[in-house]
Amino acid sequence: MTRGRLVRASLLVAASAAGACAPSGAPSVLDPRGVGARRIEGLWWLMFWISVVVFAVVVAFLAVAYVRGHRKQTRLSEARWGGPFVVVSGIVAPSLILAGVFVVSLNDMMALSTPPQEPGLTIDIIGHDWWWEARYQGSGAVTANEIHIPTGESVRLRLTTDDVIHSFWVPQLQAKTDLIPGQVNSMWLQADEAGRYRGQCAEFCGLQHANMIFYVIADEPGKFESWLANEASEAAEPAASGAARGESVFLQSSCAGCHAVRGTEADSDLGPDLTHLARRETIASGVLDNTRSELARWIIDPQSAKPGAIMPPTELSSADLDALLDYLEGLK
Ligand code: HEC
Ligand SMILES: [Cu+2]
Repeated sequence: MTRGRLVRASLLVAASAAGACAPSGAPSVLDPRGVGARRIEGLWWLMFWISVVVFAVVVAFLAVAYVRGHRKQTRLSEARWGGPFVVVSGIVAPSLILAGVFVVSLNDMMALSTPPQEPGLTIDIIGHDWWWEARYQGSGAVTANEIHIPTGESVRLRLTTDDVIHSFWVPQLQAKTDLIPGQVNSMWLQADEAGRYRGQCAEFCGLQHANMIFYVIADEPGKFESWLANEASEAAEPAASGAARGESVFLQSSCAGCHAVRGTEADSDLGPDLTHLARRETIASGVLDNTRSELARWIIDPQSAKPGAIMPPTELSSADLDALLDYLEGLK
């Protein structure tokens, strides 16, 4: 590599590292949007700057050693301050620094375990291979993968899993918490301002782990209340004859064996609750946009979008598929 190319390559690496710190809109820990994440950011920067100082000191010693090494060679046992220097810089200083960081992070962990306000709302979050179920306590609202919360309030989450270990992580709002079989874990969320915050399963859980995406959507309290009231209500009656035919396709084919649409006979919880499917922006845990064509693709061949997903392909005549899509798009 020529010198010029080396310099350019290093600049590129430095620039992308800097960019990785806080690309706009990315779910970065360094772009916190809630009290919990702000604490974690503080700890991150503290540890970063401590590392910078330690690194600079080590490099400075290396430079001194390099320069002096050319002049004369001294054995450690012969050096006057050799022994104490090794003890202080190799044992005492690192122990003090690590103990200090440990105390600070314990303090942050304690603060992160208690919500700043007493939560008024509790949501049960149930992890499934490979999607997230959200049940709002007290209201009967059930949804999947898009978890609405009110802004400026602490919300409690009760985390359980239907199968293996998953981990609930919304980097811009809070630390991650595992969902462990046979155990109920709890955490809280609080968002400062309205927005859509990307979350990700953070514990390897099988083939589609990377596609176990979700969104926490923070709405102003008034907007949240109306979302919740709608979400808690039963499904709308099909508005037109096409949609009514779609409803019977849904109830008579395999769909009703795995999904619930509240207000109909379909009440299975093997797959996401579809009562208000049309209100979601994405389907299949953030993998597809909730449009008519993506919905059709998902129903006919879920495996092409999400290989391994626990939903089988369905064969339908094009008239039945059209009617089914009309029905699903009416589930507002
Ligand atoms: C064997 C059970 C099963 C059957 C049968 C089934 N599904 Fe599913 N469905 C699932 C599971 C599990 C998921 C979640 C997959 C994922 O995201 O990994 C899902 C996801 C979906 C989604 C996306 C929901 C969301 O919010 O992400 C839609 C829409 C859907 N199914 C519609 C249907 C329709 C329509 C039928 C009938 C033609 C059907 N399903 C049949 C299990 C099933
Ligand atoms: Cu996972």
